[in-house]
Amino acid sequence: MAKDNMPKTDFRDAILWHLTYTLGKDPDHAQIFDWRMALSYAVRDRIVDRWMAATRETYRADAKRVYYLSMEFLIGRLLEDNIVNMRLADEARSAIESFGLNYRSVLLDEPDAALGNGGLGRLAACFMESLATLGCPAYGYGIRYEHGLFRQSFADGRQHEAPEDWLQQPYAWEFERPEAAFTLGFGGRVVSRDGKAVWEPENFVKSEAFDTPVVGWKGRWANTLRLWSGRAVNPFDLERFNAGDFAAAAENEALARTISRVLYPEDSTEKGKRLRLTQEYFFSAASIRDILRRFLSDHADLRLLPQKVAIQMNDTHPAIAGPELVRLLHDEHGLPFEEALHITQGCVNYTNHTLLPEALESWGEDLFASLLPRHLQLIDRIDDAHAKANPSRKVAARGEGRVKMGELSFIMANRVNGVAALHTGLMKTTVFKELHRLHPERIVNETNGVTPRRWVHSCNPRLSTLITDTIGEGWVGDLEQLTKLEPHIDNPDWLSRFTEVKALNKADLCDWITRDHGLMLNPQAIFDVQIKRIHEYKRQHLNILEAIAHWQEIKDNPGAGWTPRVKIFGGKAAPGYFFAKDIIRLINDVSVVVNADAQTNELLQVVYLPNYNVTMAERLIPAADLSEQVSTAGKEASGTGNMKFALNGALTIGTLDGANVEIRERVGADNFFLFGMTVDEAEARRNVEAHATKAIAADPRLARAVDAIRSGVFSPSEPDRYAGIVANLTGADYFLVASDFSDYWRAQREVDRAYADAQGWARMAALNVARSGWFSSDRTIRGYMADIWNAKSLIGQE
Ligand code: 26Y
Repeated sequence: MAKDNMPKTDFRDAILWHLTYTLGKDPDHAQIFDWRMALSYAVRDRIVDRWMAATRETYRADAKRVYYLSMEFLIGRLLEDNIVNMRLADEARSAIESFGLNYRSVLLDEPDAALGNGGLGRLAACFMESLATLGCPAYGYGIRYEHGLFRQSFADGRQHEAPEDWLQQPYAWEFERPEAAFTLGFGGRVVSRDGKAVWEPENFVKSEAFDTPVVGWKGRWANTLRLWSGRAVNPFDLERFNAGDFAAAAENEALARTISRVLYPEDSTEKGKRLRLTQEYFFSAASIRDILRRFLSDHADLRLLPQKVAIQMNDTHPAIAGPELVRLLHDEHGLPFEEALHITQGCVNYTNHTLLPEALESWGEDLFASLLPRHLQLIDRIDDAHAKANPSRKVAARGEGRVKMGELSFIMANRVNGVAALHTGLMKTTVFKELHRLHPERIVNETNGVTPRRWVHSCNPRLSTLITDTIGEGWVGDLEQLTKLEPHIDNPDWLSRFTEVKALNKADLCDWITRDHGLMLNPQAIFDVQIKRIHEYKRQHLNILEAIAHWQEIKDNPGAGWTPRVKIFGGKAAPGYFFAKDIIRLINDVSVVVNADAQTNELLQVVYLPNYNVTMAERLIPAADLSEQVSTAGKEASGTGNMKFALNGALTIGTLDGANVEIRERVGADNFFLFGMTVDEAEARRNVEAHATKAIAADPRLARAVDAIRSGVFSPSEPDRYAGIVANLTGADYFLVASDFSDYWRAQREVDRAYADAQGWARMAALNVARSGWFSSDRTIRGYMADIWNAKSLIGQE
């Protein structure tokens, strides 16, 4: 690599320099914010040289570049990640402490970048880190939302949403690139000129780029995350201003900025739908233009595009990128349509993250035509070409008055992938059955993973130290080395150190919950954690029903030798998803009653922590004993929280769903609490008449728990508050909560018994750590590089 341009200043001096000259603060008067920013800039400086070297190396090698297009990047905090990857942890800590500050507090001052809803967005963030760690030349493309995922609070147990404002403060990691802007058209009409279709858009918006470097483990490579922000083409109307209409003078700018104003938590309103499609086109079109511009800066022949460019669409949200690339190649660069399509199909790939029909995007033709009239025409031609090549085909991107983004993505893609083996299999037999028949080579599996830098090394320093003391440091960059722990597990001294780590992590969590939430928890109890978006298919209501039944049974039989338990919940519901909001309220109502019960509260506590986010996950996962992964079989595409828990020594109670299946295969069936129906059994059960009522009638514990909810035990001032939940549980119960309850109860009691044997439990937990190395996102990205992108690493093995 080329030489660094950084002056060889001492790291402590660099912080002081930035405090003084970048922030303009006298050290005597600096606040924690100033110190955190100064530290961030000092770290960023060191990253920049690596970043530029990586870019130069990519140009020099004329390497194939990977472009990861995602509506969401759920990054969380970056300061610690960057410090750790740049190997600056010791220097940073001692510098910060020498200024009389607490190092942790400085790190915690950074707001989470919450530019995502859940798993899909967090996966994109883990992938960016692994791409850099592996030295794969890559760019992430997304939207620089001014407001990330809403802030959640509870009032009377109900979820309230407030805007999140991470950009109120300057963001230390980004570089604004006013020169890298594109003007994008929307709406208007398509006219014919000299026999050629010409799109005449009605409105124009500018996309402005903001770049954040993403550095990999040991700082050997850095890639770019480029986020687009909406700007007006003519931001300010001086004539209107001079005429006294001050608000109207800035209207253009306000409208353009609306595009990148908020992250979508749902899509339930008509107006919202239009904005969502606008956002999708906005960032896809800007990214495609940027990709073409970079390619053309050193290649002349567009036919080489598939050799130099791999585009990954993270779900269907960027699906319009395909037709947009066809449009640019055909309409603007003059390639014949078939060739433009062929080139595009050689570049584009699609990852599917869900089989739930309501989450598969489709757009009404009228809406689509009013925003993207030329793209609608091109989609028809894409369908025609597909029909011509596959005369027996029965599916199309356009049909029943809608544009179906899943079908479109599949037809446009070179490779289509699922995110866990079970999910990929179901893609082939359900939603994409027909397209899979036509293109049997197209669907591949790439089981998800998580970055071990953030999800073990940084978030669990005690476990990290123990592992490194035991097997050396190589595991951080090569997680499968964790298997080297196995021989140590039968050494009682080692196992007691392992147990000590968990105990201290639990004590830390208790301190934080007491300090921030005013609750005292029993640290001896099983810490049983369910953290994820609230959704019926994820079945938080199964968990809380079991808690109710457990509470009732403890009251019946207080001296039965119960294993104490703390049930911890975290997660947000989409603001318009009323059933999910009822589940939140029910959990909160149950927690009030159960925690106040002096007869049981030594044995059972229920805690719902508000505003779950990446930072909270980093606190909870290292302290968890039990990981709740209880979705209805066939509904959770993969899950990635499940992997984080296993890697941090929590045991899973879970169904045969998503990546649970692969986790269980690897950690061993004896070290996993399995319950519930399989995909096939669930499918069959739904066809059994009155399956829910039958299940309730067959299990008195379940019947009593449902009755308690129905009769207002947890909502005495409003007994029918949960009539909706009760009606669902005793009626359609599509997600089979009632039918899986008895087996869940059985598995939970097995957990109780297993936990009572402290040694046995520690052994199982340690085996989970030792055998979960395969779930590194480094392994996942290697899979994408080999099977999907045909991309090469530009750094050698260490
Ligand atoms: C259409 C729209 C509003 C929308 C927005 C976000 C639809 C879906 C999503 C997010 C989906 C998501 O997060 N899916 C999760 O992806 C993870 C990564 O692959 C999986 O582990 C997880 O099972 C899946 O639910």
